[in-house]
Amino acid sequence: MIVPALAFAAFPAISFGQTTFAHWDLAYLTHPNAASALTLDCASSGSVTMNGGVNYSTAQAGSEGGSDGYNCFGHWEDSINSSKYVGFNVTFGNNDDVMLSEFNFDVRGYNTLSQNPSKVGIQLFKNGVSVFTDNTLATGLTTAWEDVTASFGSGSNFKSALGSTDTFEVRLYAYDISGTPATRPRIGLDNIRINGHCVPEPSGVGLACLGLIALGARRRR
Ligand SMILES: [Ca+2]
Repeated sequence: MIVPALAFAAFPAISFGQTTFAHWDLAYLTHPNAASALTLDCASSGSVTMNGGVNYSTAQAGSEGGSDGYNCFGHWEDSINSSKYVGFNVTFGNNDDVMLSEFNFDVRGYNTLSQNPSKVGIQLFKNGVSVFTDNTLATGLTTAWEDVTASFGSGSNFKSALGSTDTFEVRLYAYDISGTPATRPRIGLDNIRINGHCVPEPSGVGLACLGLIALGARRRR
């Protein structure tokens, strides 16, 4: 156990870049919770949940076609209804030491803007407890894609420590519908990402250092 401690002490200035813990690349006519839509890094599992009557669109008509494509999510209301959301869940196991930093996604309005939501907000839950809210992440949606990021703060609310299993859920709400709502007010979503920093296990750093030493030894020969 001494080697990893020395390894950290010898390289105190190492900073680890941002990791995408979960990336949902949604696809036309594919359920958002399909395994093919999700890529994980540092996290042990992830899932999409739809609550309060919100569902994804399989309709041929409308704006969600194209190559690869994305999903539309519908059945929104004029005001935020806290039980009506799309939830993006990611779980970190006992061996993951991570800090969430941001939630990033692509969003667009549906093709009939006047009868569909114009605003999007999110709420982050850690193990079922709300720790972050931003109700006006996107306002004035158009049919053009918008790349939206919510930056979290710092502190234990956004951390999953070694020895702790934690599930984070980002609940996304769409709302603010002008005029008579369409039958199924909807928005388009794609490339949903939960990002942050992942600290490698001490043993992993030790092995990496041994690898560098071995590489150096080879080069000296
Ligand atoms: Ca896609």
